Amino acid sequence: MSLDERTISEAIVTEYYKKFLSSLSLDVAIVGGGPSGLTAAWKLAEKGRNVALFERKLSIGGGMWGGGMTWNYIVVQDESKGILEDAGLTLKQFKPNYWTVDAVTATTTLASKACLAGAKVFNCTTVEDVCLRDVDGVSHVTGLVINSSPVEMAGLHVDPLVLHTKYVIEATGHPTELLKTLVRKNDVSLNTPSGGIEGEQSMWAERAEISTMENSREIFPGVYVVGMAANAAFGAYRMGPIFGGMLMSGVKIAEEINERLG
Ligand code: 48F
Repeated sequence: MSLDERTISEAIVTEYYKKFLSSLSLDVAIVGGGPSGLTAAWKLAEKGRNVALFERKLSIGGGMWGGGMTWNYIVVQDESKGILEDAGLTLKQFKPNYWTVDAVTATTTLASKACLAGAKVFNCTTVEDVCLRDVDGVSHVTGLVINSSPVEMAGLHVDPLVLHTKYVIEATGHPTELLKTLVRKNDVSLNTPSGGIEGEQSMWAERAEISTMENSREIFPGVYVVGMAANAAFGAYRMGPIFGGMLMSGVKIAEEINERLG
């Protein structure tokens, strides 16, 4: 069987074009492909939502690949282990309430669940801004401004492209990048005590895991915050390589958005 290089190019361009066009009007746009963003993507796509995930890096998985300090195991607690089991993983009990799983296996499995459920992943794509519109007199985030990551890395002056979405999930982790851009560029207040980003506190795993769930919520009309970004936005602690809160936060927000979408 002969192979024509032009057909290979045509196949890629055609399929990417279709994926891109079908993402111009999304139900949910997720910014960041770490554990919280991936779990939300999986759970939303599973319900048939038009969901796309944008990740700056070439690989999705965020901070999950390297376990703790590159020693690539992660830990989850009793209440969250069911999420990984539903994904098909077998966990090993280390002590009561401490379950371990190989970080690479967990990351690839979560990524695979999101993709196979139908979430459209745009890797190597940086979200650089948002669209803000008045909806019934209230400022809402209604879209994302995206660019190719190599354009950002090379500092090239190239304009972005734009898509619209009913909801955005801010899942950029510690930097809370989307929220920072939102408050820096616009005269708006977040649903936080100061109206701005409170900034994360130092390590306290037990408290941080609880507050991740409390802080995962709508932080601005149209924008939900999940994972470590939720704790950073609301001034809570960090938790290190325990990942239950990340997974449960993604599930919680996917359920809330699913309900709102009806
Ligand atoms: O940091 P990250 O894994 O976020 P998470 O889901 O999980 C946090 C844990 O990994 C760990 C922890 C607790 O266990 O504290 O840190 O909250 O993934 C965030 C992803 O967002 C991408 C970034 O490359 C990373 O993969 N990202 C950040 N800013 C942007 C972005 C942006 N502007 N556009 C696209 N992707």
